[in-house]
Amino acid sequence: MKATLVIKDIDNLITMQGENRPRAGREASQIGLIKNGIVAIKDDRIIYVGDKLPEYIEIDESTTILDGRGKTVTPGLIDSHTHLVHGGSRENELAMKLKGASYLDILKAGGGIHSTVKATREASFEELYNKAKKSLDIMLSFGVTTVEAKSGYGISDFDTELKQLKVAKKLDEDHPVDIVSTFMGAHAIPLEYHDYPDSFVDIIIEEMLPIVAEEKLAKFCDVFCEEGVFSIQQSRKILLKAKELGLGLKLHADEIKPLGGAELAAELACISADHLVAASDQGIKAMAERGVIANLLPGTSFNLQTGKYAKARKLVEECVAVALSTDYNPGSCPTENIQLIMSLASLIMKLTPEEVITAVTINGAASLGIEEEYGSLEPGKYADLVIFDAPNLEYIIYHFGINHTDKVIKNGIIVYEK
Ligand code: IZC
Ligand code: ZN
Repeated sequence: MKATLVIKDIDNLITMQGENRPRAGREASQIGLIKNGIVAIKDDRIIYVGDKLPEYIEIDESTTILDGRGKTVTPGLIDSHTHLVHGGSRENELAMKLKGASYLDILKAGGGIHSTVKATREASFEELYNKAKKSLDIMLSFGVTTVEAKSGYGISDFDTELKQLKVAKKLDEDHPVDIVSTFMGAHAIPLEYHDYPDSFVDIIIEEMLPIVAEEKLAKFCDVFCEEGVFSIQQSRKILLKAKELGLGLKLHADEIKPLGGAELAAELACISADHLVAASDQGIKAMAERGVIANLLPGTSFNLQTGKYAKARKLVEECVAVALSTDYNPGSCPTENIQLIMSLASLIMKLTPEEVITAVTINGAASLGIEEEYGSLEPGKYADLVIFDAPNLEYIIYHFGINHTDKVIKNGIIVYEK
């Protein structure tokens, strides 16, 4: 078998080899490290991972050979919670936040998500496409090879919801980074439904979800379950309909107020419950029992200056699988830098470097339901990997705030080089 690309003499090759399932508890520390490692690729797939190239793998002058000395190689990073496609930006909120206004205060006053809704409704398909493409380029430069993208800035304007999902679909086709789409019409109560939120819930259920499912515009449905946004009952109603239509379920759960989002995610066996800053101990236990992945977003706590972070250590101890994402969005986490999130997860939430890399590879893949094909370096899987200009994993996380990426390989092709 002839290799098309080989990376050899890799100082630290992090494979994440093991079962194709979310890794929880002690398993989250097993990263499949190989010293002086070799990865061989044929076309878009991995054909060998180890430390001695077997004879059946041929190399000739057409094989690209990369030198891994001084480098750390990992599976392509997976950013499994973002609000990628949107118009505008909300730096105007900074002054209010510095004076103590909370995220929910700003939303309640008609700003926050509502100002992004206005900007997204006004933006053309091309404008949204170009802006999201720029963000995808940045994400790729940080080593991200798969991104989840939510709608949610059209809300009652369904055409804008569809526009966002179609931009994501087109970018998935055009851009090296893969995009997994999530429908999140239930992102805010539209201002005109302020006094009749249940009517908007009915519109999502009866008019929007069937079309999203029918046109296969999203793999998942997500709801912002939060005080002043969607209640537990409303979230349950929306997600039950989504499930009936064949969509996977996600939930913005217990980000700010402890409403019982973790418990609801467990009840509905959501693939992930995201944020969880205010999740109850009981909710965490219920998630562990149902195998719900905790998708943690420490960049949001950092940017909102709340000083409150999800109890990551507790989640690991209770054997909940942890994923980590940027939550990239214009209001509560305006950064595409997954490496910064990895550092925050370790420095503030006390996850170990091993738990962090697990969270952004195999567990990120599992939270998007793509762990059979992505998230680890194993023969047969897609050849998505990152070569970091870093001598080891700890260095990437410890030496924070910069970009350590040397090269990114997507489907066996070098798509980013420093
Ligand atoms: O635009 O504020 N948390 N939704 C829930 C967001 C953050 C995105 C935003
Ligand atoms: Zn979010």
